[in-house]
Amino acid sequence: MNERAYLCLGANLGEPRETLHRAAGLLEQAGLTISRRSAFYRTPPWGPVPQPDYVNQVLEVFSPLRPRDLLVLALKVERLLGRDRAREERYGPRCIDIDILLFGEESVSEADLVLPHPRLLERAFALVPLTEIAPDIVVAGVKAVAALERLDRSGIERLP
Ligand code: PH2
Ligand code: MG
Ligand code: MG
Repeated sequence: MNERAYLCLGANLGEPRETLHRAAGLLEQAGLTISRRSAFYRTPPWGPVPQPDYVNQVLEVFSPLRPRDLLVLALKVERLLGRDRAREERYGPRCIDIDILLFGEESVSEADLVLPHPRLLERAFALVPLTEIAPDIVVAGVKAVAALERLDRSGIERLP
């Protein structure tokens, strides 16, 4: 049974929109069905590292893969698109990032995989595209639109 999941794609090096588009294609080739895709958003960098703006997008997918295998796929697609995790800093710039935000109603708590994504409710760059395609979504008991109202969303711009 395919499970509905939400993925946040982000990039701020190279050609972000082109890379996000290619990432979606590679995820489909690997067997995911993309049922909704948000617009691309230009978003100010979140976190301690000064760096260029990001382009972010959220995909709603139906996944035949379990969360662990979906993570393995996300990391593989990142590598195929040129990401080298050995040569980057935490929260620093990157040519592609694919994060699992939600996987059905499931909670996972493992060293390298926590679901729902543990910082989702603090991140307008993920909640803006997520609520565009899933306005009623609830994250850990909190309505995503309500969480977003409390966050600073200045500088987030929907791209044409
Ligand atoms: N990803 C990060 C760090 N900061 N900021 C924005 N706006 N968008 C991101 O995707 C992002 C970030 C590390 O994964
Ligand atoms: Mg990531
Ligand atoms: Mg990330």
